Amino acid sequence: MEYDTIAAIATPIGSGGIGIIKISGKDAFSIAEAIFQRSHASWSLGRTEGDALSFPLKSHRLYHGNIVNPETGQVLDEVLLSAMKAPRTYTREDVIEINTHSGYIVMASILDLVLQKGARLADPGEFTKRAYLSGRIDLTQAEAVIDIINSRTEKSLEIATSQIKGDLKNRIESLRNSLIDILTQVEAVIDFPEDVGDVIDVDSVNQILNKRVIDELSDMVAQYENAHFLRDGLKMIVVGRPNVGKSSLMNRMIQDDRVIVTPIPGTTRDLIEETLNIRGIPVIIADSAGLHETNDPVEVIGIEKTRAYIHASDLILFMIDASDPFTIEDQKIYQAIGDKRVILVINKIDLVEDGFKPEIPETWDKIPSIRISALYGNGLSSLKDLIAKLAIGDYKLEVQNKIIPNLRHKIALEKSLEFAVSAGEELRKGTSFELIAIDIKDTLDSLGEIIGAVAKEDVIDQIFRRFCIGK
Ligand SMILES: Nc1nc2c(ncn2[C@@H]2O[C@H](COP(=O)(O)OP(=O)(O)OP(=O)(O)O)[C@@H](O)[C@H]2O)c(=O)[nH]1
Ligand SMILES: [Mg+2]
Repeated sequence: MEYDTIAAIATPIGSGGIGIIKISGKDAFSIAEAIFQRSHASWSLGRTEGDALSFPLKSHRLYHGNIVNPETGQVLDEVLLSAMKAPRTYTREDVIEINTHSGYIVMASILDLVLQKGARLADPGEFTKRAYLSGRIDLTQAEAVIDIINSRTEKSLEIATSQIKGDLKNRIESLRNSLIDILTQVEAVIDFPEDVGDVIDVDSVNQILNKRVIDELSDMVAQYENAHFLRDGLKMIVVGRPNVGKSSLMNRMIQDDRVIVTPIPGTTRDLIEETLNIRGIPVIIADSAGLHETNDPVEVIGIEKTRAYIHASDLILFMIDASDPFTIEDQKIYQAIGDKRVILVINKIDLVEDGFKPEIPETWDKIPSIRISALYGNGLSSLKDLIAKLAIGDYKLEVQNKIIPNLRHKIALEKSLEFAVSAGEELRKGTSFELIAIDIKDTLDSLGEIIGAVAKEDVIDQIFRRFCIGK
């Protein structure tokens, strides 16, 4: 399929060493040839100056020269230009990349000239979308591009690079191949019902379905449940009554004076989120307004947000003040946490004697706890160890565990699993091979959604909308 020619600035806007303008599509080369004048050294390679701005650009070459407005003769910038002919390119179309100096005005004027010559401004993610539409990559690989850009720890980068290499795609494709094998046999029975025994070995089909499909699908869903925090980040919130030191801990964790800390109770009124790396795990930490009774309308909203955040969190840091006796308010906050995973953080230990034991309800003794001083930093390292330990649980952070589905994949995997299980039941009953065939086809379709073989326009749009312009 041939699309129009698109262009965009691919690097962040602002002053910097180098900025890149990307052009992709059938007119990329002619546009470049109209506005690019090669430096003298390359002209002298057997050519004479004067009759054209530039002679035809060769594929997979890097050229030095100037971007010149052909109408006015004005030189816009000295650049390096790479020319890449289809199909060995990111989009599988003709691609030009212009390395300019990175200043907003210079890049905007060059982009403007490119657009005047017939290119259209690219939508967010449109270059990668073309890579997908041209079949160079599948949907999981396109998603991995954005995951690589957004990676917050080495582990999340590892997951993303494994996905961009096609590890997830290959696993889905091998599942689909097993299903196609089964479908072929089932359809043979439908066509030649009198030869059931000859065309299908129900036991072996059942075994393949169980071992290669159902077990595999369950395994991938479990992998999401156990490890998705490695790609999406572990959501964690600090709760506790006013003034216990929640914001002080938040600032310590992110090593910044991000949140206001004062001795006045009720200092934090809004919910504040930051991302950090704890022992290789991406963690999204939130400081909260607490959960106390109040009539202040601003605080009321903050407290509502805290409740919602607790609900969505993977781990709660429940903080009490060692220097201040336990109150019913602490108890109420603990109740609000419900059955979430929790760490009891006993803060301000610098104010109490060594070996001090806070008077807390007996039932709290079973909660993993840690003693810290957010003010002086004591216990911070052990707190981080404990967070990592609880986050990981029994999960092994090993190399072979690199395929971790995202939420979209997981939903499709669960759907496939349901269809596959239903096919298995039908198969055991042996009543209707038509129904089995339908279930197998549905399993195949749901898996096809993951890699984009069965493409849904809205899903595709949603994926590429997350990209920035120029990627
Ligand atoms: N001595 C001591 N003081 C602390 C410690 N942690 C916090 N503080 C002090 O306690 C006071 C309250 O700290 P914040 O971090 O603002 O407490 P908060 O829980 O965020 O309070 P609100 O936002 O009002 O709910 C400040 O004066 C801090 O300096 C600690 O470990 N030791
Ligand atoms: Mg605070």
